[in-house]
Amino acid sequence: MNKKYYITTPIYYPSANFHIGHCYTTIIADAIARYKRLSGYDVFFLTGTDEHGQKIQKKAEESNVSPQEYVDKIVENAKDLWKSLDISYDKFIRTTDKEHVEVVQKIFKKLYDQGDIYKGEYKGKYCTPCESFWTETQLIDGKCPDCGREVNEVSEEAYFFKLSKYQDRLVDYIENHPNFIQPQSRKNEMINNFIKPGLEDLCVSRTSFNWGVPVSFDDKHVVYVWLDALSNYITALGYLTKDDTLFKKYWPADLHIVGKEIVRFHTIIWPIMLMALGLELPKQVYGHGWLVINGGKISKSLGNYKDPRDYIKEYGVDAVRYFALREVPFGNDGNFSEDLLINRTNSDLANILGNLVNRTIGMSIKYFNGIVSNKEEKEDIDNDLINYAVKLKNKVDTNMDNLEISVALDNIFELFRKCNKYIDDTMPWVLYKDPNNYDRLSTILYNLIESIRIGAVLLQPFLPSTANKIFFQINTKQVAFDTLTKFGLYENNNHLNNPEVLFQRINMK
Ligand code: ME8
Repeated sequence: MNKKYYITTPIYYPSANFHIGHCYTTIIADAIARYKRLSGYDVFFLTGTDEHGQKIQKKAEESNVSPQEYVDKIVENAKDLWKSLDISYDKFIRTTDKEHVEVVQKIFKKLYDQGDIYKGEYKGKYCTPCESFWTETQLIDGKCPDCGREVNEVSEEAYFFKLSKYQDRLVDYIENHPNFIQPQSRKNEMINNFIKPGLEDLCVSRTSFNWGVPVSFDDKHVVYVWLDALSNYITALGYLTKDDTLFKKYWPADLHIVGKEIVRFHTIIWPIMLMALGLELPKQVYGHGWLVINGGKISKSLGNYKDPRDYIKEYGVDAVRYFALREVPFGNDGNFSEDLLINRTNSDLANILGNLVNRTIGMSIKYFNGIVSNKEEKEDIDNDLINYAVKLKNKVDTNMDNLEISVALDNIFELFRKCNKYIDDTMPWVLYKDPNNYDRLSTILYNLIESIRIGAVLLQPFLPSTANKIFFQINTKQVAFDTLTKFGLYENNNHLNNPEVLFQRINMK
């Protein structure tokens, strides 16, 4: 039986104004999910929308529609964006789904019945845009430490979740499972800044608005939106329902990929909820950095971005995917601008990859009418290229396991760079002048096409549509990952299709 792999993105607040930063988590998760599928894992890839809470209720009021109408309309925007980015999710969960709401109610009741949730009174600060409670000492200059906006004083009857009871168990768990929080810097931040100073019990219900999951036994309360949202990772699998087959099969999650600002929720509240429910903890929470513009936030109010679909229309989906996967070492913050996107597309996709495929097919058609034949023994210069090509899969595997995604992609592009150099060194156009060289020339072109095939097979998870275009142009059916360990599986004496430009060079604006 195949090994299972369960990967999630955060569930997004529904929005009409997604920007390239929002696409970041999901493109990365998609590449990992596709990589695992091609490696033979039975993958479940979850994404969705986080639709409750005060922020959504306010937006609906501003638009004069009910919150449900508001989210129903806008959720399509997320689905459309993921479609345009070729996101291969297995399930899209909405926190307004009936099955989710019922299970959140059951979870809340279970925690209450066993004494982990109790009733009290909440007095403190609340940041509505972040849906976060803060204590006075956590504020910076009296403002929300995450987003710098005003916080409100709230004072209401509320239910509390006994985080404090689980503090020592959580610290033990994190220390004994070094991969649980990654990268390491985020783990240190969580332990030193949040957990060790002491966890306070968390307010987990609100009464001052009603757009949320009602507490089943006290319906003037709605469940705190983060408790509701985090539960999606298990409600999506049918936890506490009649049919919990998926839950039994896929839980615990192998990887929750989240932005760095929400690592706190995923490595404190979420594991404590799971401990209280007697469930296993996810194997890893990875907190990635942000895409920023000129070092600052991508912001609707600053008007410094376009809809990601505009970039896709202009430069192609794989240019956008490639930028997100390649430009920034995974884990760090990185700058985004249209110029940087154009530079990356020109330097790697057009100059290295596009040019290689185009000129190799062009030469094969010109010299041998597009027939690719492996004729001669290999020479030293061939073996250098071949050795790199057959070892590439292992290298990429290791980097993908360590979530060094940008390095993994660079490993693949190193093969394409080596191919370009191999063309410059072997000079097929010189060999073509003398018919005595034709067998050698044919073998050189075979080596190039086979290397392009190997690179394209590995590119599938990252640039799915480009990989398919290459397979069509070189006319191969050898596209599975298990064709990667041997050089020479490209169909001998095969006929190429006509080359088509994969990436046009773009003029800088
Ligand atoms: O946080 N660069 O949803 P969300 C990189 N609903 N990533 C960015 C980014 C940027 N500039 N801007 C946003 C939520 N993101 C909650 C999650 S999960 C149980 C609930 C990422 O719509 C952000 O870090 O605000 C997060 O991973 C994702 O977009 C969704 O953010």
